[in-house]
Amino acid sequence: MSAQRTFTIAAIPADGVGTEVVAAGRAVLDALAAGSGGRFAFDWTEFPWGCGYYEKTGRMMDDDGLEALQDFDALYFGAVGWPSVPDHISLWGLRLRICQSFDQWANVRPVHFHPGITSPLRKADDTPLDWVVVRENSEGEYAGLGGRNLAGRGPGNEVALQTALFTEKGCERIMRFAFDLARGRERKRVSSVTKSNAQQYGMVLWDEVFERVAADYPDVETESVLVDAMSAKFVLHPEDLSVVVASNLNADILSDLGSALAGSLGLAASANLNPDRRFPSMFEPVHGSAPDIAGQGLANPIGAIGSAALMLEHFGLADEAARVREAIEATTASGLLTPDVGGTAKTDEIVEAILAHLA
Ligand code: GGG
Repeated sequence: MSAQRTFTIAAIPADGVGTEVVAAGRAVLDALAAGSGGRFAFDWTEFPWGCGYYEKTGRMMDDDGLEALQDFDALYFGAVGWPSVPDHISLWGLRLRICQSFDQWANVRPVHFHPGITSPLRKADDTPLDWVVVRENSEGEYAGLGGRNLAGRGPGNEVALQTALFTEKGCERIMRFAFDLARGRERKRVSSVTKSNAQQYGMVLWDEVFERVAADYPDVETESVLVDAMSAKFVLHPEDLSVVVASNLNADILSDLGSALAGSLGLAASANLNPDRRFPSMFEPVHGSAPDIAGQGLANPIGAIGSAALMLEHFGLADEAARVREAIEATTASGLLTPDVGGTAKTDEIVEAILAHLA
């Protein structure tokens, strides 16, 4: 039977464990398609970009790479970064270039707790913990504005300026996104992360927009919390959290903290969304390329497979996304775990177990 819908996906494994975990996610998606009775299929194109490509060509991706990507239904990314290339070159040359060029302004990073994985946060009463960090993904501290060696001060006196850009429109769209997300959750609450006591321009605008947008969502509880206090809250009162909206840098830091509290960065999934759907959205594990374990079959594939589940939802395949999540949970609950979460299993064994649960 021919497929009713074929989704085109650009795979960009990039660096280190990125190649291992993207292969893992692809295996899961291909198994789902094979078992769909022809309802859907995935048509993959892999791009060889990343630090290895940079070493050969001087570019992290092709000059016309964005044109090559723009018509895909989605992008599936691994991880960027390798010790041979300065991190700011690899990050800006690939991942941030794609996120910003395709206006993927909403980065959704669920903090999810898996059965069978020990977390320092598990409460004695086993209160279920589950929250989502919504990261403003197009501006803020990642606007790329600034410069070095201003006014020709010379060696030993160099000055660097890194400017954060906050626009009213940019703040408003991410906050509306967070409120809409909260409306669909059991706990209808949005926590805004700020630092307006010290950052008296951008963060004050952020707070003002939050207050204004909140007025349109009277059914959603709100709070505004300083980023330092929010870090403590993640550890001490995570049961208060549902949707946490934060600027680019603050959300990046907090979401890493959240996934570490859930057990490991290797578990964390994410979606870089262009909610307007003018450009493709990109799905990737939160973790980086992990050079220390790359190529050894030790990477935790759960963040990448969870990201594939977010991609399925984006395609309108919510039941299939739920099946993938159930298969992940059944696997962790069985005690089959990679070393980052206290086990001895290899990447392939986790994938095999997930595929067996899906069969
Ligand atoms: N899969 C995510 C990834 O590759 N991250 C690399 C990284 O260094 N990210 C830093 C950032 O996005 O701020």
